[in-house]
Amino acid sequence: MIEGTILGGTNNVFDVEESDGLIRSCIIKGKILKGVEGYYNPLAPGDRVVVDPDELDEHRGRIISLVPRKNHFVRLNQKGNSPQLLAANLDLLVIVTTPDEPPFRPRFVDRALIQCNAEHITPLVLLNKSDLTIDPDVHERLSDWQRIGHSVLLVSSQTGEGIPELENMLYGKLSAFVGQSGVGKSSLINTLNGSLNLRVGSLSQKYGKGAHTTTKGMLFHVGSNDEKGSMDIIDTPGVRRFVLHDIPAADLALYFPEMEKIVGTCSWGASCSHIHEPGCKILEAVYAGVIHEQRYESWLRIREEIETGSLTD
Ligand SMILES: Nc1nc2c(ncn2[C@@H]2O[C@H](COP(=O)(O)OP(=O)(O)OP(=O)(O)O)[C@@H](O)[C@H]2O)c(=O)[nH]1
Ligand SMILES: [Mg+2]
Ligand SMILES: [Zn+2]
Repeated sequence: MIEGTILGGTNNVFDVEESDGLIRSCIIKGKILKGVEGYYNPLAPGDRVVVDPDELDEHRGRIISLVPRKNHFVRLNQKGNSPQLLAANLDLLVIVTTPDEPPFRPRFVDRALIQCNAEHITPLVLLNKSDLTIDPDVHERLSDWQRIGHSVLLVSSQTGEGIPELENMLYGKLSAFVGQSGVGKSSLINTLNGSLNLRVGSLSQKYGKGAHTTTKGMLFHVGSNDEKGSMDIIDTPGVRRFVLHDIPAADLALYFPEMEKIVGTCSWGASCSHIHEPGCKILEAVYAGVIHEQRYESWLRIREEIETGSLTD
């Protein structure tokens, strides 16, 4: 038996890489892998698995078991109505966004941040396409994420701005790039390693939306350096939104760092809905600017989504 890392694959056949770099095409032994029941897909890039090698073909094998995950990043697959794994065992989740083309979507970032918090994954908010005009509203949200304790970086895969700083944050880690289609996840990976040549797509002229160019998640060894270690990145297909599925509405505020500290102190205690009650410390904090109005708005909307199961933006 040997252990390896999932680089990518479909639901049936996965590429598993061993420590010496050998890649085997593997199927799962039996129909179901223990520990992954109920998921849309059983394995994701970054997963560690135990493989039974094929004696006759060194490029084939069978996956016997899953090594327990350090963490995993999931989104709800609405068609399958089950959680879909995007990546596993991450050191960093890079939430890629843009000032425009496609339009800036702060609520997307807020949802991804909540998911990171719930899974204990360190996030990085990355604004790509810094060569485009950046609206003051965008700057304001970026500084607010920074204010509440998140790392924020502005880069352009086109001009190279911020790329050395980004590299510094990625070396020695396994990261995943997530974001809407067209924000430039694959372009950024190409900028970090000129020989990968990942497919990139153009935006629709009419709607300014991405074309869903990347269709499968895949782990790439993007760089390595004697001093800094290796830079491994999982490119993921663009997602329109993250639907939170494993966080009870009543607990949502605990995943907002700037709300978490205050949430228990309202005059009405735990029964406060933080919407209209007198003596609500959350509302007071919103008026005082300790909680950004738009973060409060995010919290309201996301809570409603969880409660009603229907989606807002
Ligand atoms: N202006 C500008 N355009 C960029 C930049 N980075 C990428 N683009 C463009 O954005 C478009 C989409 O890039 P992709 O790398 O395919 O985006 P993606 O996030 O991988 O998209 P999906 O694979 O569909 O999820 C392409 O036309 C790129 O040329 C940038 O820094 N500035
Ligand atoms: Mg892509
Ligand atoms: Zn309250």
